[in-house]
Amino acid sequence: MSQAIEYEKIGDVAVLAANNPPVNALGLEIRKGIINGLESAEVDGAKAVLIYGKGRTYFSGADIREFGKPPVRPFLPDVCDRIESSPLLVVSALHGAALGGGLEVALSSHYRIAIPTTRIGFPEVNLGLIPGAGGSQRLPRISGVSAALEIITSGRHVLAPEALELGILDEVQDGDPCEIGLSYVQALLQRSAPRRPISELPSPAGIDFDAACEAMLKKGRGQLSGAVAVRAVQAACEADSFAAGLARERELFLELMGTDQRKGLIHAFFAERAVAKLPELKGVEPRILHQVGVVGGGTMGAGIASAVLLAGLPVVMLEMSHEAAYAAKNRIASNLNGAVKRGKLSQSDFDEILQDRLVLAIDYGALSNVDLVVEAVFEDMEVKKQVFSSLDAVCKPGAVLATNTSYLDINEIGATTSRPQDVIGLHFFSPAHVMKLLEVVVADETSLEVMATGFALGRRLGKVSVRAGVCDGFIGNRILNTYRACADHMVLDGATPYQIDKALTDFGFAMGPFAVSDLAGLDIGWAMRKRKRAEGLNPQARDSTYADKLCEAGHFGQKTGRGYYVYEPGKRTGTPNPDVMSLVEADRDAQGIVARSFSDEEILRRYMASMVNEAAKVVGEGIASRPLDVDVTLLFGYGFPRFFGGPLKWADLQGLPGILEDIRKWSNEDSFFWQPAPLLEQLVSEGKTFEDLNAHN
Ligand code: T1G
Repeated sequence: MSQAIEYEKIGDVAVLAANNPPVNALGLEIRKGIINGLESAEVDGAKAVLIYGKGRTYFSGADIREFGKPPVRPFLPDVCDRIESSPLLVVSALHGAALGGGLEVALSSHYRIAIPTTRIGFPEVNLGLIPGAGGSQRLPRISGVSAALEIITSGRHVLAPEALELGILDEVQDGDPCEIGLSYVQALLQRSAPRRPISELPSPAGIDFDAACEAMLKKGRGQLSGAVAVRAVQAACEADSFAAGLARERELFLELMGTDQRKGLIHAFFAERAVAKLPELKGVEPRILHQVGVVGGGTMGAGIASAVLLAGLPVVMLEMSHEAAYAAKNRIASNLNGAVKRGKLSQSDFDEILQDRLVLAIDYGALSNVDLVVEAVFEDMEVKKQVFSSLDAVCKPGAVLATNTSYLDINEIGATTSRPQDVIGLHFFSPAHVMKLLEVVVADETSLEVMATGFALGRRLGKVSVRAGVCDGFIGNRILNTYRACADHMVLDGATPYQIDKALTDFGFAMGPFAVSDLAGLDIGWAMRKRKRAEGLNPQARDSTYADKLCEAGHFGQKTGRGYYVYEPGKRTGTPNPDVMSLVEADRDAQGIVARSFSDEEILRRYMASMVNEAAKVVGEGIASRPLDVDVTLLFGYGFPRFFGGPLKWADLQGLPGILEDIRKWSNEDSFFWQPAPLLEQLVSEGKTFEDLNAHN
């Protein structure tokens, strides 16, 4: 069996090569291998030790899969102390992503060299943690408190040139990590370079840590890790010794390790990767994608075209007229301009895209050679059917015919073509070139190859793709409609939109549901309510008119300057609209409702229970493959606070029996809205969790 750390003595240098694909995570065998390697080097009479990673990267951190399990010695802090205290000169040669514990191992070495494409960083805060092996004590000593705080609390990746400037790296040189490492060690030995234990450097000067902690708590909207990281860095400045600082770091680290936020964030990390791994796609080859067509150049169509163009694929944009086609091109240019301003696109690439990679067309024939086409025309079934019959007539055999519809029945759309097996839903979220979520909606006839092609396009566009089944709203919007209705019911019964919004921002959402409606446009909800009423509302379903009255007065939210909130020109946050509550009171009167008060706690329980209950139905009906697919959808498309891991991870952490008990209690007041999801009842009766279902798939 190959060793996790391979040992070889080359001249005076003992080389420790990590061989633990895919990311050289610092699991138990690696940790033991480093210590054994150091002992061998010291026995073998080596003068120096070189540590580097084989494969794609230097150590990319502790093995996250070990978290939550009983820790096994040697612990990483002990490995780092052993490296730093070695009597030999220890050098690390970095490449790929030297992150978390990986960077801590590098900082315990006496010198660090890296190739130019190397990224370093402390992403622990994104896992609900802080560096737990001396990173919060060593980094401030070499790069200063402010730079260290920014790197540790942001979790961002720092590129090699910046890391060199900050003193984190000593050398940046192109080449093979082992080779540049060996030549660097030789150079150090020739000039009798001394060992340089960072722990022996003086404590850095402090800052106002209380203010920094307060600011981090506010910025994290309730996430703890950033604020706790401030306290760990504070220990680097104020503890009596390096050892005391390490002890304080360890104490804070272990406290965070025990939190639900750590469980939620690590669930999110693995779910984001698992969501694209579907058993039915195993061994299924996606079709080749060389050119994409987009039908409809409005906000969504232009956004989708922008995303495809930014991913390096050519696009044929079909509109109904030259004017509409040019208007679409201008929208795309504006989107790409944003990418240039954000430094994501060079000006020359911008020019090349608009001159060569984007082709405008007003005739369907221009789509005859595309490998995949996405329609993003008006959300009307008859219009979609016309588009698909035209596509069916002109697109080459094997072309994937995709619709961006957010709720229409894709089975019905596919049935209008001769090739329903090539029809799929690709539900982008606005702005389509920015939002990461993509719902890949699989109709009854959609072939596995076409589904795999939808996921391949998502990967190419840098999206987080989730498989969804066909229903009204697929996964995200269906669940949104339910918890949004719950909020409306609470307003009718006595709460205010503003109290509900605050309860949800206190919970961790960036915005509450009513502020979100103002942002998206109140006319969207209005159209949906009118559609559902036209389709025939269930007589048991509660309805409300106060929002309609707001729309009838032309108030659609931010885009008209007034909705639930009033927006000063150019401002994105508003103040409560004084006209709203009179509309609510009129609605209550008309329905004979006597308003009652709601506590913030009850608002949150009801709102979250409605979300969990609908999500359980979505999983139970197979619209979502697993609970993790719902979690990823709500995290990446609906602003669910990531430190809870998603609504179903949150439900597991709260305890499913309590949630079901609430739902059963509230079903006495409204048996239609609060129908317990069969899957939720089943899990509770079996004493299981949603996580148990994730593990099974
Ligand atoms: N532990 C275990 N598995 C990991 C892992 C890790 N640290 N990092 C990645 N994987 C798995 C991942 O689940 C996937 O598995 C495969 O490797 C490829 O990953 C004490 C406490 C390094 C930038 O947070 O950011 O150190 O799906 O698809 O896009 O202070 O992985 O193939 O089965 O993401 O090329 C700190 C997390 C840990 C880094 C590469 N380190 N990883 O991205 O590949 S905490 C991190 C990443 C810590 C110490 C603290 C990325 C990457 P599978 P991938 P990628």
